[in-house]
Amino acid sequence: MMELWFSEFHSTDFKVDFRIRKQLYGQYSDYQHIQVFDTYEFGRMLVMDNIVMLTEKDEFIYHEMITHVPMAVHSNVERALIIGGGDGGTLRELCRYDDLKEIVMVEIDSLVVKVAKDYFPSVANSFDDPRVTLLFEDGLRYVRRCRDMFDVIIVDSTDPFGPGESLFTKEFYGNCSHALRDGGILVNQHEGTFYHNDAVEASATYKKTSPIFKNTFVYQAHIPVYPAGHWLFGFMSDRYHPLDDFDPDRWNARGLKTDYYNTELHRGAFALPNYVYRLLHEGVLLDHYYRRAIGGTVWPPQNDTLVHDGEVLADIDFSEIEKHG
Ligand code: AG3
Repeated sequence: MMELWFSEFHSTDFKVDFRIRKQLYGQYSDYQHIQVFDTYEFGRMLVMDNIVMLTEKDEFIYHEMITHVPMAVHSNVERALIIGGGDGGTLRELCRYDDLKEIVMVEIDSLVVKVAKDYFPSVANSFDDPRVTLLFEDGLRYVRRCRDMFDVIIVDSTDPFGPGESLFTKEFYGNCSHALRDGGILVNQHEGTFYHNDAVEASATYKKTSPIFKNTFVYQAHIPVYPAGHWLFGFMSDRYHPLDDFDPDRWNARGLKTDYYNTELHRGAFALPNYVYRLLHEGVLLDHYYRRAIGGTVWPPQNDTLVHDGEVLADIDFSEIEKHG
């Protein structure tokens, strides 16, 4: 019998394959191509524009880490905003906090919410919570008109291509900082660091956010279906430090049962591998010291200047990199 596989390219020269039992859904919305597959290994899988957004088997890792880290640091969250997150996973985790009074969710694509409700009932299970206001709108336009409104903002976006692109701009982060109440926390999905294109985006995102907030940190999680199984989240706040202001006893006293997040792991997640640290602080990509031959030429070229959106991220000094080994 013919086998069915779905491939996602993690770089031009590397892909992962999921063996598929069946395609359950496929439709173009006004914004993107949305597909749902029933996979053998990961259960149901949501794919947008050929990029895996979530699977039933590992979505808990992403949604717990994007939600519980800021919620465990802020001492009194009353109002929260989710930008994106149409599948409902982040909303599900936020709704577990009884003291939250109001949650606004701004998702550009109503079809994502519909598909999530139809195919991922264990993820999209909190849209009926009375504290939730769901708006179908562009997140950038929404935050432009918000002032001092939210204690926590979570940006649960796609990659910075297509509909998610505006959620990776300086203008958006600046507007989020105004939309936060005094001392609020902004968390975003911050891309990966291993493959070239993801790493350039992660580096650019850090470079854009760090001048805006007093504290800008990055933390990591092991997410099997995302490129290299390793993904970053950004933590930004003018008041809160993710570790110094973190009170594990307070969070543990809530008695929330989680499958990935715990207060020990919270501390560990902010300890970054050296190559990730170098990427964020010096703009040096792993590809810069693992130079390889592509099509007969060495890539990337010597004296590489890392440019993103016309802005120089780093002028690489290869003699220094060689020294690091
Ligand atoms: N948001 C997408 C994370 C980026 C995945 N990127 C990739 N596979 N190249 C996830 C939405 C879950 N609520």
